[in-house]
Amino acid sequence: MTVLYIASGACSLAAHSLVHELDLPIRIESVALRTPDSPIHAVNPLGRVPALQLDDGTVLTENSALLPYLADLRPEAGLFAPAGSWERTQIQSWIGYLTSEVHVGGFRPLNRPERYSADEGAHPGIRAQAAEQLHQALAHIERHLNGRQWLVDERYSIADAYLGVFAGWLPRLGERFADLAQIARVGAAFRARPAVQKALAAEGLL
Ligand SMILES: N[C@@H](CCC(=O)N[C@@H](CS)C(=O)NCC(=O)O)C(=O)O
Repeated sequence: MTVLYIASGACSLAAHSLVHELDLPIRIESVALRTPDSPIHAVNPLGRVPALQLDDGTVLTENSALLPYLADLRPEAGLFAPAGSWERTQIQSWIGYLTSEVHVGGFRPLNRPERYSADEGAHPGIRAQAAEQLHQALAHIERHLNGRQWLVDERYSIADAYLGVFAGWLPRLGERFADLAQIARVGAAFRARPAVQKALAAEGLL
């Protein structure tokens, strides 16, 4: 059976929500992160989630590949778009932006400054700079969402699911991020979806 490896509260929540959204026959396996004996290391040598292990043992990693892969298993649900369509290209563009500018460009140095400098004294500065970069990256999304319900073509897509996860991480970052009302709105709409509620409950987050 296909297995999706996730960690509670991690970016894997987007893929996890799709399993429920699309009613896919995929088993969810929750693992610990940054723990040497976690089973994730046998699946993904980088020790990261999400990771999808197919029936034949093949492993697919990276949100940017995994979210489209899962959505394409049930194209009739309309969470992605047909190959060759402009809509599909736009959804891919937002997924690329969220992966690179928001997750790795912003959240990673903010949450893991030790990956950027072994000098602990440098960490507050790395965090402060990362918070600024993250805010700038999100402000671009905020402007795009002004007057729009969702990221692409006025319907919920895998790009919104991915954004919804990051939106859920913002409240703990405090006042600096409280001005991002459109992103908060998309985050609340994501969280209200029955499939997301199921995933959150399974991750022990309700
Ligand atoms: N580029 C990867 C990043 C995945 C990633 O960094 N996942 C985090 C959880 S949000 C993780 O597994 N962190 C554990 C670690 O880096 O050791 C993707 O987009 O799928």
